[in-house]
Amino acid sequence: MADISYDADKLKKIVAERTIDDVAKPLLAVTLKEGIETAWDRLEKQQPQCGFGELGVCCNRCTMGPCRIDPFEGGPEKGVCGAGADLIVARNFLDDLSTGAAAHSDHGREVLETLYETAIGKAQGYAITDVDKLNAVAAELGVETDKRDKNDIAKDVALALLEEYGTIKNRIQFVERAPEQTKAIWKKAGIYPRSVDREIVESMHRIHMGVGADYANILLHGLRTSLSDGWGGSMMATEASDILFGTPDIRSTWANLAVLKREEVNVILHGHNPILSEMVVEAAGDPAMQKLAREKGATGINLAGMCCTGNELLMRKGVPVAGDMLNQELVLATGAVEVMVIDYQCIFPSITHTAGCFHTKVVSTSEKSKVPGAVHMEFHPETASETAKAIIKLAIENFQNRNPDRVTIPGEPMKMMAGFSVEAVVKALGGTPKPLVDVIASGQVRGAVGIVGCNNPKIQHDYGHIQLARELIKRDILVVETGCAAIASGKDGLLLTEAAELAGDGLKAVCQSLGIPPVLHMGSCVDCSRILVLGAALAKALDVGIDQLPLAGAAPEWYSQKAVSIGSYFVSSGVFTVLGIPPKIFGSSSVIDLVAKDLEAVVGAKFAVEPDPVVAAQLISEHIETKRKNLGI
Ligand code: BF8
Repeated sequence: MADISYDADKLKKIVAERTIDDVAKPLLAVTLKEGIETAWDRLEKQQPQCGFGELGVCCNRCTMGPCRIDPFEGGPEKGVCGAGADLIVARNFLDDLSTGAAAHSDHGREVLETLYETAIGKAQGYAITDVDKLNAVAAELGVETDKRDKNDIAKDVALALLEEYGTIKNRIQFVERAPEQTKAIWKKAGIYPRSVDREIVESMHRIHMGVGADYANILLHGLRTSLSDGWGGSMMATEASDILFGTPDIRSTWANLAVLKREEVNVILHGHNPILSEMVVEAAGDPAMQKLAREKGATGINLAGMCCTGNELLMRKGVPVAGDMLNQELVLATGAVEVMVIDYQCIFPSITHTAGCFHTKVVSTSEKSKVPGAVHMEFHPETASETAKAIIKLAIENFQNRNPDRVTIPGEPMKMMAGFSVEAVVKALGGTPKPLVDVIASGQVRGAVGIVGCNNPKIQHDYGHIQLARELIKRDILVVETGCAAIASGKDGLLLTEAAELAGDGLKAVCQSLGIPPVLHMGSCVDCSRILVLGAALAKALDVGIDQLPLAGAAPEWYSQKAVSIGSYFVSSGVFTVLGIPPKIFGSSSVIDLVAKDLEAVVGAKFAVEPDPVVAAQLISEHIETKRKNLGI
């Protein structure tokens, strides 16, 4: 950390190039002036990035390599094993996709294990919160509910869902939620998912040297693996979290870095899995903890979420969200964070280095996700309450180490609405999806688009999300969001009913009559499964496959392997999906032809890549109009 002098204009220019998040800008300026390294700085230091890697034509799978294919004439066309560009690109893509599917699904497994331990009375502080959802899921799984205690039902539900990970029945129950027409497409294409673990393990097998040599066959297995995530592991994470912590309902909360409070002990909950953070919320409300905080000179304890743990908490508890993925270093630059609690995924490995520039302690809680420099307080369901209280206590005790002269909390928090689970949407519509189907059929709303995914310093922070959402609602297209896309919209004010003014006349009238924003926050990234369920409900109402609906998906700022899996299960489910960041496949024209053209004949949808969100909105709008025409609406 060093003081670096920037001329004011230059500083302003760099900050403006990096983000459109106005509250984040002064903090980005702090990092630049004080020499606190961020992802943007690291991206600059990486220039030029490896061209082979960008094209996906480098292979580092075995010790005959590393190999790379020359995209131009004259260089090597095959790796030592004989793999050409098509195969290397396809194997790398499947590797990324399966990593993402594994991340979602492993998270789902941990929630199910907690559900099981809760049911058998071993988890400390947890309870079955949504009995209606428990009973509905039990009915789907064939678990008896009549005159049974909720914990007995929950035990059988948890075991039945855990069994789906390695089932030998070659069928995942939640996949049956898809419309018959969509399932018929999967069966015909040979991509009906068989079990969660099996597809991921088989991916690892297929990319071993000397197994799959046919790029198309490898990519088809990728689609099957992605379906086992979207309709399997992710959907199980969502449903089990709803059973344990409650199915989200529409509520108001606050977003951006100004949710931090100068006079209070600030605790940031960062990562993805709600099982510990829910307990931290309980612990922070404990009168003994509040008293301790006051004794230490604070006026209270302030919790704020970050990334998808933030989404989980705001959806169910209305906990304010400090920001999305690229806000994680900037929140530390406020100098006002006593503890950042991390579980896993999307946490920069350098986060403890950033925290070390201030008094902030990073507390890691997962055995899977240890970070050098963090205080490790391992989470286990049996001791969850105790761990949560110990974390809050650590934060309170660290309050006195804060240097008030280094605190920067700029701007004001933005109000936002969240909690749009499928159940909440249907409730807002009067108990059935029919009113939504009707306004789509009449053309008042042209269609719906799921904007999902991350931030990526390669694109101006939040610009891709916000610009695309604004362009779509202007065209009377309803937007549903998850992940960092939803947080970006929250910070921008698009999750307010007043944002209906930015929509076209048709969508505006619908939003005003229902009292909803034109952009709906549906949750965390595993909650993209809620978007699938909503799509299935619309398709069933019209008796068509999902691929026939006027729907689309978009990931304008994606970076993560999880986003590769999400994009792939959107496309496999029949949803045209536009990526704002090019995937690492441009070294193979065959792979590009397959994913951007030929897939349409296989699953009824394809990918497109369009970095300009205004052009992406036009592409999506044209796609939606074509689907409407084909449906005769
Ligand atoms: O799972 S959107 S940066 S936080 S990967 Fe990560 Fe991407 Fe954000 Fe949530 Ni999803």
